[in-house]
Amino acid sequence: MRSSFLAMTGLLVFSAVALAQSHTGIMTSAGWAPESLAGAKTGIAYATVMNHSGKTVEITALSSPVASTVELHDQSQKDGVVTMRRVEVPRLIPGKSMKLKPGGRHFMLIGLKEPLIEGQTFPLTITFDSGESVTAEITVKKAGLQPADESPKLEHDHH
Ligand SMILES: [Cu+2]
Repeated sequence: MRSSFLAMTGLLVFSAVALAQSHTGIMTSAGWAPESLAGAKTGIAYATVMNHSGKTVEITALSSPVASTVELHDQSQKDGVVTMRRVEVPRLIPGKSMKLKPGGRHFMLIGLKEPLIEGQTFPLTITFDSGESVTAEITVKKAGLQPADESPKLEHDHH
């Protein structure tokens, strides 16, 4: 009990210093990405984006220097088949968080320019229709450490 409380406290302190915030209240946590597989041209990244502004905002652009294209995807699983689809108009409702996590919504890094290697960090910038943007710092984690529900064998049906 005590050790898990301490672990949680450490995590909270860590995320508090790692938050990036735009001037009108859209924030993003620091994020993470699993190591990319050898020769892989796509990668995945996760972060939590919070809308503390008073209005709904729409994500209009995603970018990162590690990939030629970044998209927001939803993942679902039915009858053992994993499906991913691009979120066409991602909206963030005021007061809500959009939590990206394995097995669910994620940033898709398409056209990786270099392999994602454990310990490396890279920025991922989210731009909104209001013109503002926030940048999440993404840390690459060892592929074996990712939660069990995230299959590294997952293939994407990208062009
Ligand atoms: Cu995807």
